Amino acid sequence: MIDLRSDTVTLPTEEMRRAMASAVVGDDVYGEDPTVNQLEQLAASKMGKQSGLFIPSGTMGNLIAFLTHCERGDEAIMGDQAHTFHYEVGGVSALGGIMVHTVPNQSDGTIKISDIKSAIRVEDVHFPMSKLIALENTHNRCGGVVLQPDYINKIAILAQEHGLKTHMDGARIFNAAIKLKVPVHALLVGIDSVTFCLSKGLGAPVGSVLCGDQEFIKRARRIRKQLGGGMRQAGILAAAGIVALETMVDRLEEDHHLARKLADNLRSFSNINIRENSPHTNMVFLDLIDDYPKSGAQIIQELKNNGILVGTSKKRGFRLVTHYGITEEDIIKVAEVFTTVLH
Ligand code: TLP
Repeated sequence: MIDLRSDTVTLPTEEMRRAMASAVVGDDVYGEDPTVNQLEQLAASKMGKQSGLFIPSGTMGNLIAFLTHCERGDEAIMGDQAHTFHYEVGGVSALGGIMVHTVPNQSDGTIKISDIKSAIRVEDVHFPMSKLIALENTHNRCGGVVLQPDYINKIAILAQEHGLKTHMDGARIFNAAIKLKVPVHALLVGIDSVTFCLSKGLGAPVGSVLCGDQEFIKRARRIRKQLGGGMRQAGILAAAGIVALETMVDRLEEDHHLARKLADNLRSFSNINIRENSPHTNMVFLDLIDDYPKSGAQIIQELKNNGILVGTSKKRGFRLVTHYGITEEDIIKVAEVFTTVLH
């Protein structure tokens, strides 16, 4: 199978498996797992933050960040296409009693500063308190688009001026850094917290890291425990995360290259439209044209019958994600299969 559903399907490398087998471990709830501690320090230094916290998933990382920044009844402002709004099972509301205040995402993944300004509540006995602004980079539902450092910093300054905190869902922030050719910390200047994932394009089997200042991470550690996310000999997993950070970041450029190639190969098909400017990083979004008779589900099944898995995006749209399990030959094969299926 050529699996283009997501970069979450990547398998650990041989080097990761070796590091996992020989990892020195301890009980991380006591803070005694040296490999987890090493990963957390490495991650924090890459993000330009004081401390890190190893978390089982990106979803839990975002949830812990929200629960740490906000009290019950507080409000968090985010884009209406945010992963946290669409795909995290409403956790911030269900478990944190946090009000989500969505404002429109622009097609480039940004939220207009004027929209954020009008969403920030004034002090009034009737209103919830605005506490947090959340951004996403790269932005998944907007097409894997990249937020620019200048924009991010403007949001950070706006938040500081209004006494709000900022959180970055940086599940794929290394893809953004590679695309922009900047160190990842340049995308987090003034941002209070960031979650990034080890288990997507970076290929580790499990885990994300939440980073922020020391005081924030101390409180976040308690909330991770409260959610049942305190892990014991987690160094087995963290060892793969260290290898991911040390060996898998620069190669993300190859995923971006393959995504461009994939889109170029599919651009000539008259029955589909590649979404505007796609791809930005490692995601290609495409839609069936309106009068094409087959359904999205039918296309997905026929691609599957021919050895290709793709994700859905809207009713008649698809998301194809490149990652290190995909080769140049696979990209050629995908175009061949699309020719057969999309007749
Ligand atoms: N996204 C998954 C699905 O949930 C849609 C994917 O295949 O892309 N933030 C962003 C921006 C994400 O794309 C994801 C995963 C997460 C957070 C959550 O990460 P995990 O899956 O580790 O909980």
